[in-house]
Amino acid sequence: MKTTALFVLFMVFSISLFAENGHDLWLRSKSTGKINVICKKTSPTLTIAIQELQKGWQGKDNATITLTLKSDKALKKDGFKFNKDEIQAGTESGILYGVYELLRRQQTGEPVEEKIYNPSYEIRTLNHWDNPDGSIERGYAGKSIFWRNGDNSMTVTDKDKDLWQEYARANASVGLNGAVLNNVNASPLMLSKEYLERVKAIAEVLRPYGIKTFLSVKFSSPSQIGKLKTSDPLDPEVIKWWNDKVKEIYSIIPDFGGFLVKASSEGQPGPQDYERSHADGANMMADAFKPFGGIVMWRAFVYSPNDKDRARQAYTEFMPLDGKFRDNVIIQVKNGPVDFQPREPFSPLFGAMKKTSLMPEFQITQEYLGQAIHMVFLGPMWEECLKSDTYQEGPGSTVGRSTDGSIYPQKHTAIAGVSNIGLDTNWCGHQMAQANWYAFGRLAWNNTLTSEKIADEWIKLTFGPVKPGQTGSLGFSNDWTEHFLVPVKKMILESREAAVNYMMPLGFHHIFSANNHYGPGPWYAPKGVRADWTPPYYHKADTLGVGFDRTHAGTDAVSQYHEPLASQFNDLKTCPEIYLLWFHHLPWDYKVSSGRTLWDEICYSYEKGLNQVRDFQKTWDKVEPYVDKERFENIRSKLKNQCRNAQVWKDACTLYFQQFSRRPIPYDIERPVYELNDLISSEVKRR
Ligand code: BDP
Repeated sequence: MKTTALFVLFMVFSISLFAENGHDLWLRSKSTGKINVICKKTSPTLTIAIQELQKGWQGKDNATITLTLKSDKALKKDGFKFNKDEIQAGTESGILYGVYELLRRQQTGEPVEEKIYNPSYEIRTLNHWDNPDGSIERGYAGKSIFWRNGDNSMTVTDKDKDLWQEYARANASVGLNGAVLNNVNASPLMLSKEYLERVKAIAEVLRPYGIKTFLSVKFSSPSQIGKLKTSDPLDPEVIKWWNDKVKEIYSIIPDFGGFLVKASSEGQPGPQDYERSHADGANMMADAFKPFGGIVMWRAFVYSPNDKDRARQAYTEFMPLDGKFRDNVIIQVKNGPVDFQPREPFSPLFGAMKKTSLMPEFQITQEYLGQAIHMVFLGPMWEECLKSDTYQEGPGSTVGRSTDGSIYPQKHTAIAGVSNIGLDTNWCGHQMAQANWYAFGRLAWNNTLTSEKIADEWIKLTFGPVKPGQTGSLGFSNDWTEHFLVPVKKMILESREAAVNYMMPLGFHHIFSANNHYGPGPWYAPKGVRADWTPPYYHKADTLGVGFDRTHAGTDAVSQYHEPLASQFNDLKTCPEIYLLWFHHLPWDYKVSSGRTLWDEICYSYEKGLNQVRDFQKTWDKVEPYVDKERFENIRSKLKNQCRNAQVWKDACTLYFQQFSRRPIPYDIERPVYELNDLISSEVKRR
């Protein structure tokens, strides 16, 4: 081998193949030179800002940067401005976000434009579905970083604090400023003195990073822990109980953010238990927060077992309440009308309510997208939602604009993501799932970013060549760009569509196996289980056809959308094919745009999804020289699993639906490798 080739090989190996376990997330970079920081004020937040600049500086050696706290009419609360050699902001957290933005730009090679940077949303929050015993509902990355079981469960250790600090830093680095510390299916315990003391300890660590703490609360807390006879929101004693509780919380955590409430939903208690409305419940709590500036995030995730169309219900229940909520209530709405599915049209509540603040809720933890086993980058899914046009005030009224205050004034604006982190060393279970945490933060800051840009940044920061412990960011060579960045970005960006293809193409939804929501279970419908918790309710397959008729002739869910969407979704000729079986029940031989029958198209879609995952495996194997061993193997092994699972999805769904379509699986498609009965019985066993 020539000396130059050997040298290049040596460089490649010495640069990027040190052991990495993923714990450093996208914050691996080290400074390459000295930076002088001028800052007139001192405070914990500003100290962090200065230290971050010193730790991560990659600009000119010995440069000087001034941090200036000065408001400007054009600056929003957390916004900042880059002037020449200066970061200006009206708040300390604004300075911190400016520092992270500057460092990111240096690390990714993006120019630092001298202009104002404002966040899209005022409150950018993670929702942790963490329980007091340390388990996490729909968590796939180990136990809670906040709560644990056992005798010393309330003792705050240095290890706890270190981890909370790393967590806070990661969030602040992408602009997140809120954390709901416990599950929406809330335990009333959370409001007890003991737990509030631990919240206080957490809040102290998060505070310098600009992050406020919030809690999920159980609506029946007054009767459960307050020993009152009722939790009726109009009862004077109940009102007093919440007022006192909120006051107590602020005496312990003076910058407390507020409550998140899941009420009258999936068996959770709520105002409807007392024949009161959601507005009665939310306003009662909002009034308690008024003197302290806190807010109530009230979830619109409600549906009853008897309705013929679950997708219609949040709208039906909340629309009549438009204008009835206090201005410190924000209605938290899941991106789709059903439930965090691989693909849904946006929830028709976006763009419908005009006198109520609405906030989007995304799910970062991949409950319905392969959990911590499948590589699915969710940026494209959230981008699809945020950029969907609601037509609220004519064309261009995107979900993003209709929630960030651009279209109509909202006292508060917010966005939430259900977190995917736990005690796993790499935080997210799957190295690639870190991209979803990152992407959520970036979109919460700027809801017009493209997922392509976010993926590009994340890959550079997470896998870019950096040698720890030494100064020296090595930049991005053409070789690295061509052989790592480009193929990996392509793979990541395709991954969500691949998941839709091998799980639920063409508008299929909720055909999961029961409860665990991981594998396929289109057959699952035992007697006694409520219909809307079984897949046949959603796919409605029979020998004549398949799909959910939500047209005017069906449940008329289409009418919940503004025109021209209502007509577009209603009409087969204009309904986007990605939503075909969401809005229509169609015969198996219906001709789709490819010229194939619906049945054939379904089969080809599953096949395509599986092949996409096989290609991901090839792509990943090829980049081995550019990734450290630990992360390479973690991802390689996950991809194998994903591929086996995609095969299960394909075989399960094609063989199951074939019983109704009574048509052959097109002959140029790979034959199934599993027996349907085996898949059904193994799924039953797993449950
Ligand atoms: C469903 C989850 C369930 C959550 C619920 C919610 O399966 O665990 O409690 O959403 O968002 O998708 O409240």
